[in-house]
Amino acid sequence: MGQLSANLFAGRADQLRRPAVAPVECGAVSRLIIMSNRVSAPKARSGSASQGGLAVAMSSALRESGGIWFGWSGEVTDTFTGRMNISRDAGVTTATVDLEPQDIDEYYNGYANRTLWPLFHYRIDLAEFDRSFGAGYERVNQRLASTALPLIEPDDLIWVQDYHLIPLGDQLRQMGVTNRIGFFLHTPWPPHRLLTALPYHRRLVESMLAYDLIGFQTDDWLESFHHYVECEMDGKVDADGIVTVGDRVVRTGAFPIGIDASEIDDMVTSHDAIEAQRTIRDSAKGKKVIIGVDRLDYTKGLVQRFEGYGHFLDEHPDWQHRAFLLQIAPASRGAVHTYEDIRAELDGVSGRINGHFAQVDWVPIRYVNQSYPRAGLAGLFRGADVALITPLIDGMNLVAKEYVAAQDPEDPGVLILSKFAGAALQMTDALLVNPYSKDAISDALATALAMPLDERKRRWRALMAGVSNDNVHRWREDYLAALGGRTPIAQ
Ligand code: GDG
Repeated sequence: MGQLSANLFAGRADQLRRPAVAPVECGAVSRLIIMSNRVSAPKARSGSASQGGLAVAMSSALRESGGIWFGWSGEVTDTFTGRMNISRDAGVTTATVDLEPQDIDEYYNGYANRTLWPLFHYRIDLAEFDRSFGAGYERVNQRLASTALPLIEPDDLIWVQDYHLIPLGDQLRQMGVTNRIGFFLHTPWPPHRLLTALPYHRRLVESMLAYDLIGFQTDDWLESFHHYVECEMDGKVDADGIVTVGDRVVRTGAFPIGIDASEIDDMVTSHDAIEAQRTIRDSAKGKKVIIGVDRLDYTKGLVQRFEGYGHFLDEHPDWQHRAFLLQIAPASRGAVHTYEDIRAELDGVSGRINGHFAQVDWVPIRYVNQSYPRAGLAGLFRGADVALITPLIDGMNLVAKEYVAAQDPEDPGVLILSKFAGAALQMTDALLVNPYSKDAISDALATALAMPLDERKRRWRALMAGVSNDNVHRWREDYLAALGGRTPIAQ
């Protein structure tokens, strides 16, 4: 797996910056309908404690533009009724629908999170291929399409998000929808040969040809998709990323997602952030703080990170007692057994390292499984000297960008980032590491903790310029311009 990843990430940062697709000029400004698995009402700027990367990005985009956000409510009902719960808040209409238990088992916990998620993250060993999962996935996409149908007006732009909903556009087409429909994949797209391990892989990709625009996070994932289309479907890809398969012509491009940097900037001066920063600094008692924040997921490289940190303490005993790792890892997808396994494994590794190194007044790893409110998180980021963000593979990784945005320009911390995160292609002024290598993690920690202020500032300025420039608003604008509309207006 490591070798595959290394080859895939051979792209260059500057190739990533702009999508290969040219904007299409449209006469009228269109309303936006976002469709994603989960909907999280963008009530307040601070968001909810449990928001993941996609939700954070969508909240920011919709806060700006207004529109409708459609998806599963997260609630379970005995029998699917297709009845929508519609509410309006902060300029955004949310329309959600409840699913029945079998839908959740087969579609969400099944095909999405036990088949596609591991496969798309190169973990073919963890991918489960079960006929009922595929059937449930198609059924739920069909149910969501027919539920959403009455919401759609002729000029609406429809933007479908992520691996849960790949066939949704095709389902809408079959129901007669002729609107422009785009799709964006937040995860990696696997190499061609890996994807062929998926039963009915061709059917899945064929359904994507119903979209007008398919967006990926980086050029690497885009190239893998092109490779699949050329090798498996006898498709053609032109220099502008236009894919032709038979009579279908689809635009494709790389659109690296960003964050709302000004939101984090506002947040770090909030009461909750200042409190959180004070708490971590007071409890550190002069020690250096290394922070990691990740959903508890086997793709985030937490076991390798803990092992790498343990190796660092072994190799650099002078840092024992002078630094600690604060790892925040809220549990996710608890109903999927591989997530229970990773949780148990991490409990074991952190316990072993703490048991080995801890002294009465120092514990090397503070491992927290609960979720923090966003403002508190921003304060912790600002209070940390180093961020250790080492996914084994990641579509983008927003935490790396949030850490940079939360820093004090006069005394910024150092970002250590996995070279296998999509974000690494943009964030070349971070200390980029191989997350599988204990030595690389140990060396990077030693470098980061000893880095002089001048170098920290120089690296941070370069990183911050990218984070500010390639932000979530730009991501949305670039994508929607390519899809064929201008920035939508509020309803
Ligand atoms: C997917 C792709 C891609 C985390 N813990 C807490 C918390 N978080 C927030 C972070 C960040 C978000 O969750 C995580 O985003 P990531 O991008 O790091 O990772 P995924 O959840 O896997 O997101 C990823 C992303 O979609 C967007 O396209 O970058 O590659 O896998 O915003 O801050 N937020 C709060 N408390 C926590 O404890 N409030």
